[in-house]
Amino acid sequence: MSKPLVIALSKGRILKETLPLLAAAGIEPTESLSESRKLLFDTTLDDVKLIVIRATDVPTYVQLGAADIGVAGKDVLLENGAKGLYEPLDLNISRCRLMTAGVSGKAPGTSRRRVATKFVHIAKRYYASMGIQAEIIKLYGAMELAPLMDLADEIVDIVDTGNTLKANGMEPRELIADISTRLVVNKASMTMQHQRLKPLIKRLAQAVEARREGQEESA
Ligand code: PRT
Ligand code: MG
Repeated sequence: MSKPLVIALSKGRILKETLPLLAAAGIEPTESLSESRKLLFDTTLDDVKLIVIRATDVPTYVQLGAADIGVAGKDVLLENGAKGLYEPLDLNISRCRLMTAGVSGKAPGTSRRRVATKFVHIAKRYYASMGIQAEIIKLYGAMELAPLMDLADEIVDIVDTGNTLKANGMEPRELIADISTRLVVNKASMTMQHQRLKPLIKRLAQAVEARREGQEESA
């Protein structure tokens, strides 16, 4: 048998929304992902395997060809640079916004801005494009705390409902990008495995469309 196709999934909140789309496209893990400590899973299709990894590692696996396909947030792809990847499909799940935010009612000063974020590349590009001098401070989590503790004047973070910002006395400021989860494909795989990938991407696109129609009906 030929080498199996490997799909790299982001663990965490994206995973829960990805699995129903994969199932609708005919790909289901043969055992429960959440109840297992395994990281590599067989599926109902003999020639498709799943790996479940940190979201930030997904572009790396796909770029280097250790996975043929990946599922990752656009935020992760923008931060990574996503060189050597095709992005053929917007899965339209885990939608959110990448924004700047600061302490409510406290306008940013005119001097060099201190910005705390885990998205350092995105933040550097954004402030440079706006012509704002910024000192980027890398954090790994709880960005909302940084302005409260006067570690930073502003943060760059993901906003969905805005409740997390509000609960910490902060408000959203500028929109950097609308974010959703994307399907990415290794460039060599897209050429070499085209016969297998094309129908799979098509079934996923149909699953995305069916989900969208279902949401419109229930709205
Ligand atoms: O845990 P780990 O460090 O591995 O990664 P992670 O925490 O980034 O992963 P996870 O499971 O949270 O999933 C992150 C991915 O989901 C992101 O890459 C986005 O593409 C997508 N996503 C969608 C979100 C949100 N919505 C979201 N609301 N990721 C994070 N949040 C967090 C945000 O960081 C903030 O703390 O939720 C908070 C804001 O939510 P609201 O509703 O209070 O505004
Ligand atoms: Mg998390």
